[in-house]
Amino acid sequence: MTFPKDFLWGGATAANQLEGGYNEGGRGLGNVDVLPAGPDRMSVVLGEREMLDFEEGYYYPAQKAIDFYHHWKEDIALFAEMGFKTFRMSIAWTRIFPKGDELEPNEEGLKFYEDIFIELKKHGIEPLVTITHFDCPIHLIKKYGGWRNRIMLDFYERLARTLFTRYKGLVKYWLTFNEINMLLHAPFIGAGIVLKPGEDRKKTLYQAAHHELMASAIATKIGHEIDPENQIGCMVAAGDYYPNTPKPEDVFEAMQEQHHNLWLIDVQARGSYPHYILKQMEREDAKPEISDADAKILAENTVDFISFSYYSSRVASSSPEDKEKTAGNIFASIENPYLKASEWGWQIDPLGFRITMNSLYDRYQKPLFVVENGLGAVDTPDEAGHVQDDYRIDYHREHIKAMRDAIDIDGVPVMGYTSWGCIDLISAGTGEMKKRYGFIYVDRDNEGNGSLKRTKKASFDWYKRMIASNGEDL
Ligand code: P53
Repeated sequence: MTFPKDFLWGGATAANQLEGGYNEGGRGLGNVDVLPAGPDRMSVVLGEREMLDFEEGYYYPAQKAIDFYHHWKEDIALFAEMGFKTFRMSIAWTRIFPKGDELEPNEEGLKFYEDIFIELKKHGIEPLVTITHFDCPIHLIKKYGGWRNRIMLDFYERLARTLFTRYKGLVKYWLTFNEINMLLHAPFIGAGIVLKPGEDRKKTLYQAAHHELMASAIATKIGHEIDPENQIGCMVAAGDYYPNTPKPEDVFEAMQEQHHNLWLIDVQARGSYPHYILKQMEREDAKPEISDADAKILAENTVDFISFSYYSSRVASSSPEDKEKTAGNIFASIENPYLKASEWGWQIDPLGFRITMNSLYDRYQKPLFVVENGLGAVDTPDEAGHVQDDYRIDYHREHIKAMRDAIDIDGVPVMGYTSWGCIDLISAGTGEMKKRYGFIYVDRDNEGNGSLKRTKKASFDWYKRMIASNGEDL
């Protein structure tokens, strides 16, 4: 057997991309609610354009999403039918603390997730819970400036303590922040930050990063105290950087990109700021305030495992023209001529997945958990409503093979694999419904029309067989 017998196969989602029910159950508004579909979305995501409320003339896909809020029982039954061992989901902060700074949580929100966890357990599915997946209450943004303000540590701590206490015995696997490195690229979704004109971007973002790192370490501490069974992980948008050529300048550039991508995880996994980022922060005159007490908390509360998303490898080049080409992308990468790409231009590189797993394990020597991987594609149902998504099957097959090699040949310990968007949901990057990742088709379009009916795609049966054989039948 290649895969350990308790390997956690499953699927991954995020609250705002599937729940909907944005104004139900006493829920407040979050940054994730006010991300419009359409061409203006990216500037809001990046924190370049301030949008802290619903505005006329825009469509906000998260308001209803795929209405998991009212379909969760049916959806979980489908996950169980596929044989999921785990289901990754996130908590909408605003269901638990609608404004974020209340002293008492909202019981209706707590109950909503409790019912889900109980249902998952009933099916033998272990929940894997992201405490915050690009999620910050709007009130905390308006009143305190989001994660630029250290007071966020108190609110996050209250959230984490509430969750660990209430769900003790129901949830064991936790992630503190989804793709924590995202805040450096997309500060609004990563940290609830809209940069002010003239604000020192670097200084603000490093300080916000320090606050999130502290919040993560404190949550890890509390989580372990409340239940020593808890396993708490960090989460990074991973994908190794290749040098564009063997030119030393390109190799150096790739190394720097790698540093830039991983320094937050270095802190969470090893307990201190790596030398290179401290030097860089000094050089940029943007070093955050890190007290001795902070350093101690970071050092004493490192994560139990390293989780990550992987969609593609990346290519770094030292040439100024190449840099020009990549400006505006969330993660800078020039095109790799050796790889094919998805319809959205995301390049497909299964061996890069194995390379990334190796470099993460080389660096941290902690177990890995693949919590996102998948193909965003256009699916066209036939007349009977069936989607023959062989392209998606191929993508997962090749990536699972690469993961098998990382485990089997390279000896990398991996706890599990959750495919991104196991049921079709709203794309974080584009706000589209058309960019589908699921094994389950959801009848809904980019404008919000559709019956919301769930239908199994061809990949549903394939994934089911694959799990039943514990990764042997690919
Ligand atoms: P979408 C960009 C690059 C890498 C990961 O992305 C990213 C993004 C954001 O677009 O985010 C993760 O939906 C994220 C998920 C997201 C998924 O990748 O743009 O954790 O919320 O949906 C896929 O295709």
